[in-house]
Amino acid sequence: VGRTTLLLLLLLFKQHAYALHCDSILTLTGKETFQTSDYSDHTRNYSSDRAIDGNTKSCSHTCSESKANDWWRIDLLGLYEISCISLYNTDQKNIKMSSAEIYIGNSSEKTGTANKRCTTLHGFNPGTNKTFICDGKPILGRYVTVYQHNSDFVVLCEVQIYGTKKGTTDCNRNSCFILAYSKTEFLALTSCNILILNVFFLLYTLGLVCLPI
Ligand SMILES: [Ca+2]
Repeated sequence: VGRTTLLLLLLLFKQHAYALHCDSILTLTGKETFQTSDYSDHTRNYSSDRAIDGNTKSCSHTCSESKANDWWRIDLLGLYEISCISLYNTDQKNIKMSSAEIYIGNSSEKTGTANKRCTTLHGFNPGTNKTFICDGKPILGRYVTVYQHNSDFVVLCEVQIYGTKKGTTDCNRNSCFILAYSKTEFLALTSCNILILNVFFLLYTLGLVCLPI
């Protein structure tokens, strides 16, 4: 009996250890959204920003005329460690989102699929909302992309992102204030073209300086 109890305790501990906390919900107001194209009807344009307007009934909707791969993306305008993403689906039965995938990272190239794959939208059925946890662990990134690998539309009625801010990438100011603490971030930020940051990163990787996070 003692051994069984010990095994159960170990299992419980393991489950607890791997349970991922969703962190805080991010305020997405003012963030920039994009999508391959906007679907329109006689009443409105289903633009990408409708996915972050706070209304779970108003949806963004792509319109792929060439049957290309559609995607929706948000630029968080900073570096975030993203733990969970909640999505609200449309109740239209003909919209198939469950095979789409979420990508997170610092690259806005290659339609976002060059970034790390967070997860597939399995079980994201019409009329439901679901919270997705990235496979394995939180992912660091500036861009979150929802990508269709087939010719289906991307329709998102609301996107909520949970995570922690780890740095900013504002290169428009006189001083480019950056907290880079990984090779991935460093490579993503080289567009700033500030040599001193490269030197600083080198010193940091050598353990000679600390970052005031
Ligand atoms: Ca909405």
